[in-house]
Formats: sequence, C-alpha cells, structure tokens
Amino acid sequence: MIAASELILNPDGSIYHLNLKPENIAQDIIFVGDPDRVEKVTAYFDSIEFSIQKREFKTQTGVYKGKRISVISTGIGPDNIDIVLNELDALVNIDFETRKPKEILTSLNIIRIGTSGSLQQNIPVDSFVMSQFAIGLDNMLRSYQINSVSNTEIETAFIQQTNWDLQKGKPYVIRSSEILAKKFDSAEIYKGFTATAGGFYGPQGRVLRLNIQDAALNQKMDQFEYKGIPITNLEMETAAIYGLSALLGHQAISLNAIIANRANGTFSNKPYETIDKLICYTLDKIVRIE
Ligand code: R1P
Repeated sequence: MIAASELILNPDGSIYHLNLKPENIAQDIIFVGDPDRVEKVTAYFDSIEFSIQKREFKTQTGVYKGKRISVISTGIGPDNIDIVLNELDALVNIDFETRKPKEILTSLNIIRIGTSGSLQQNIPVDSFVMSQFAIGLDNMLRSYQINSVSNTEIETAFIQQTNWDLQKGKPYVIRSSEILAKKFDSAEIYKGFTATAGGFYGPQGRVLRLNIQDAALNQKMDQFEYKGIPITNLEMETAAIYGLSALLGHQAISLNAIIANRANGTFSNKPYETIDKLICYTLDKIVRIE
C-alpha cells in the first residue's frame, strides 16, 4: 500500500498537482509546454468534455475526428516532467482505493508538441524535428534505476567528445518509441537527436551576465556525432519524457517546431504559424494510432 505522503490525492480524489481523476484522461495524450498552447490544439477538436488547470498544468480532454485525446501543458523543464509522467502513470496504473499498482497495466501514447532551437545550419527555423534519440543533460532521470533503458555507448561517446565535466552529472541517452516514430514520420519532418537541458540560459550555453562552466559546449555539441548521427536540437523536456515513459511502459514521441537556429543566430519571424502547422501535422497522424 502506497502511503498518503507518497501518492498524494486531493480531497476530491484527484491527483495532487495535475488535479485529475482517472476518468478525466484519454489513452492518447499530447504534451505541450505552454498552458496557452493547450487551447491552440483543442480549437481543432469536435468537442471538449473536460478542462482544468492547476499551476502550469492545464488539461483538456475531447474528441478529434472520433478519437478521444487529452492535451496537457507540462510547463518548462525535466523536473515538471517528473511530476506529469508519474501522476499520469498513477492515474492509469495505480488503484486509488487500494493504493496499490494494478495487475493489468495501461500503456499511454504520449506525443510532445514542443518548440526547440536547432543546432545545425541545415535544419532551418520553421522546420520540424522528430526526436529519434534524446540526451538528457539535466540529471532528473538519474534518480531512478535507468540501466534497462539508457544507451551507455552513446553516453560515453558524448562525454568523451565534448569533454563533459561529470560534476554537472552524467548525461543519459534514451530512444523514442519506435512504434510512434513510424506513425509520426513523413518526408516533411527531420529525424533528430535532441539534447534536453535542465535550464534555458547557462545549461544551454547562453551568456548574459554570468560566465558559464564551458563556453565552448555548444560548439562541441554541434560537432558531436555518433555513427554519423549529430545532435540536431536543444530543448528542455524530451529526454525526461522518453526516459520515464520507457521505464513506466508508455510510448512516447517528441515533435519539435524549430523556432530558433543557434548555429546561425536566427529566430523565426512566424513562430506561432509554425507551431500551428505542427499541431495540424500531429493531429493528422494521431488519428491513425489504433
Ligand atoms: C523554453 O522557452 C521552453 O520552450 C521549449 C523548451 O523545451 C522549454 O520548455 O518548449 P515548449 O515551447 O514546449 O515549452
């Protein structure tokens, strides 16, 4: 039995941060970072049955072309992903009456529609990247036993090639769901290797007024390659989503609207239009999941 201090339920029976009850969520779930992006997605739905928001976690569940879908904003960063994924998993895989894991587990389909910065000249602003792999530079996942899902060979190559200082923690590499990668693939979308940072400024090599630990890190990340695969883009959630989904038995894929190109210093002049196109791309593919 999981204690009340570990699995925290609100007085109405909903889970602590997300404020959701098991019946409020669909099996297919879209993650967005920004709470305002939730309605940009559900504006395309035929109907909405449920809406709620607590802190940065806004959820709407409805139907799009006959498919029941939930859209949830995660806010920014891997620490938030720890909350969102553990609470979603609890909603489907823990019996709130007995406070025990269920015998028959449910696997969710999780699709992130995010924004991201490209690290490669040839992946321009306003393009889309589907993350086939993700490398977490943030440490959150290292609180769990991850050997069964992490790729130590790529981790070692990254540590060596970038001369990564292990005082910042050990990067972890996780693959996307191969099932969802097939469903969301097309000639329109770049296949990428996404780096997930635990912050926006120093952790992504941005210098405003503070000196950073390794000023050459972004350049070394641009040049990194493993068996010909470079790191394509940088954001703040994908590796954490892939890691926890793999550990908990859920399928996850991350789709990124490239709104900045860090290699040539450009920023999209139509970011909302690009995100909207990625929303339509995602909805078109999500209805094909059985
Ligand atoms: C930073 O501005 C935020 O934008 C990106 C990063 O991953 C981070 O969450 O994604 P979202 O637009 O999905 O939040």
